[in-house]
Amino acid sequence: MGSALLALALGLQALAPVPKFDSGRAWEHLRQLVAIGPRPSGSPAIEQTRKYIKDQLALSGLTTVEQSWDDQTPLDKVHMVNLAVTIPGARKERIVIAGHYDTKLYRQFRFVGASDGGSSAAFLIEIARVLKSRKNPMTIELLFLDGEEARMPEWGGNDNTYGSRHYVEMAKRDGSLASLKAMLLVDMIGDRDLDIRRDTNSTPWLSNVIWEAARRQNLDDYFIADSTRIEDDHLPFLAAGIPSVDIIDLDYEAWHTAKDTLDAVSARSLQVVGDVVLASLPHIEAHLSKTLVLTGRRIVKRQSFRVLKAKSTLPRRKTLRHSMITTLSDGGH
Ligand code: 1BN
Ligand code: ZN
Repeated sequence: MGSALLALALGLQALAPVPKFDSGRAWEHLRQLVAIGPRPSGSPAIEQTRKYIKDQLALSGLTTVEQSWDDQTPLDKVHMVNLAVTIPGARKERIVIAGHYDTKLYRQFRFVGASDGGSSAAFLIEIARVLKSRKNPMTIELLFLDGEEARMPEWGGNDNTYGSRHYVEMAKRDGSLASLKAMLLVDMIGDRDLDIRRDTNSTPWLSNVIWEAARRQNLDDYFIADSTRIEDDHLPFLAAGIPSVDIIDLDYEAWHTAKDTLDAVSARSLQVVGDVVLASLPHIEAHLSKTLVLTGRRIVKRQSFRVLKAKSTLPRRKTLRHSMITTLSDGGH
């Protein structure tokens, strides 16, 4: 393509409207995931699930990075894999939107996790397509977590949230945690009778932004005012100081039963959560950009330079103190 043609194509792309979250597409992903059958960590079926997710992301022009490790559970050693997709934004600081794609291991019945494991994975595939076409002020990372479910029948101790704990540990180790500014978790968002309560473990300002976005869209029948306390994949992020929120409907009759099938979920519920998350994003970015402007090193330097140039008679100490104040105000969590 000639350079003029390329510029025109890029210009037209910039003018193109951002696609909306399409629950028809999300539903089709959910159907395909459920059709794979039970998808517990370490199973051939979860390997097949990863292939489906990666293939679908590739169709949206996105490259998946695998983070794999072997984890010791109370039952056995399990090969686990998180999948991550990065959609670069204007800034390198990033927001993670996460969900789990494993299903709980049950031997006594067939558990396909339509809402529990299926809805989050289907949602992430579809929102990836939407966000790929958006001009993102911050980088967005979509994170498909493995090993959310306890390997033993009961949820307890460290026998759960293997994927999120591993991700945070690695991000601390390789330094990438520093650029992670917020985490949104979706879990069990398919319930056809959707009612999402505020989780009191979640970061209040993030919950506020999301529930306000739901209110503005008249979706407060689904994002309700009640609250509850949830342990989930957001806890390792919160423990690491990352503002995080869990968007979860645990008031689900079919939870951890053979009835968590396509009959118990609806495309409408996926649409509600897609609309609310997309409407929240600009507000989350605005909130974060305020703290980033105050704390960002590049900007602090530029401000100092401007002060020096404009008021060259000022003592140097003043500029330094200004930088110190802005740096010390790093309290974004
Ligand atoms: C969510 C879906 N969870 C497991 N499957 C986390 C959880 C476990 C939430 C126990 C509440 C109680
Ligand atoms: Zn579960």
